[in-house]
Amino acid sequence: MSDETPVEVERRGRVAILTINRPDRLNALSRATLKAFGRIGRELQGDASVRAIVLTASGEKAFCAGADLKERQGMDENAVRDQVKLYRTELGWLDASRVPVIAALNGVALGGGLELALLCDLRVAAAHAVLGLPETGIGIIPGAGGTQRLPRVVGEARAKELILLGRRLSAEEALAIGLVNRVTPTGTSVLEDTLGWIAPIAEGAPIAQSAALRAIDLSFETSLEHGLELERLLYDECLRSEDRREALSAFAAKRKPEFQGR
Ligand code: CO8
Repeated sequence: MSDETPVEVERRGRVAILTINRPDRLNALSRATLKAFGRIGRELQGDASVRAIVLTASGEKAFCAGADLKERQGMDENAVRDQVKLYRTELGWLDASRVPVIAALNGVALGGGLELALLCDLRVAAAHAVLGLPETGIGIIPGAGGTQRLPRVVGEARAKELILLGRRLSAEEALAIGLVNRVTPTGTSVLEDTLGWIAPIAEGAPIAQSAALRAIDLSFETSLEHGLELERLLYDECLRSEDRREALSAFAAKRKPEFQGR
């Protein structure tokens, strides 16, 4: 286990890969891990060369088994409250990111581990991954956004089923209800599969992608009328971009567009 660098960052072209590196604790989220996420987020948000972020973890067993329950054993109620605040302050940037964030679930994603995946825009799961929110079984509720984000992704009834029954889903079951977007074929690395799958994002037009993310995210918080107006404004942002002109020139010249994010 590496508690000095609980989250490692690697660049692969335009993609930043974040790897939780605590396989001995099934990549559980300790205080140091949450703080590391916050630091990395502040660095990445100012880096215009990053076009997508992939979030994964070390080993084949677990993406993340949730809160670090061993660390939590020594905590009183106030310490737990402080820790829960960190979920928002240190992880919130994943949800608000201007570039798409994709979770590559290399194994179990339980409790806070699934909540971490729900902060991402897209989810790819290894065939052996298991997903669930078992919190009510240990006397709490999901405290890192799970009660809010899960119903937005899978609908109210499925969310209540998963949270109240503490049901653990296989990757295929998660795919069937839209909790993950894709299941990686057995024998293939989920990270490599994800990087291949998101190539259109890494090569795509960043202003348009960011506008699409904002429009879709805000659609859950507004009336249709207001949402359509917002869409018009965001469309206009794209219309004024050099990237749009580049796409038209590339089409005419029968070449691939080179988007600069301007
Ligand atoms: N925290 C710390 N250590 C853990 C955790 C955890 N959450 N889960 C597993 N480990 C450790 C085990 O203690 C064990 O260590 P050791 O060998 O030293 O005893 C090692 O990882 C391997 O685990 P197992 O032997 O249990 O492995 P199995 O393959 O038998 O089982 C399971 C894997 C099914 C994942 C099992 O470990 C398990 O059920 N773990 C607990 C999962 C859980 O209930 N998670 C939810 C926690 S509650 C929560 O996350 C609240 C939300 C907090 C928000 C977080 C921020 C986004």
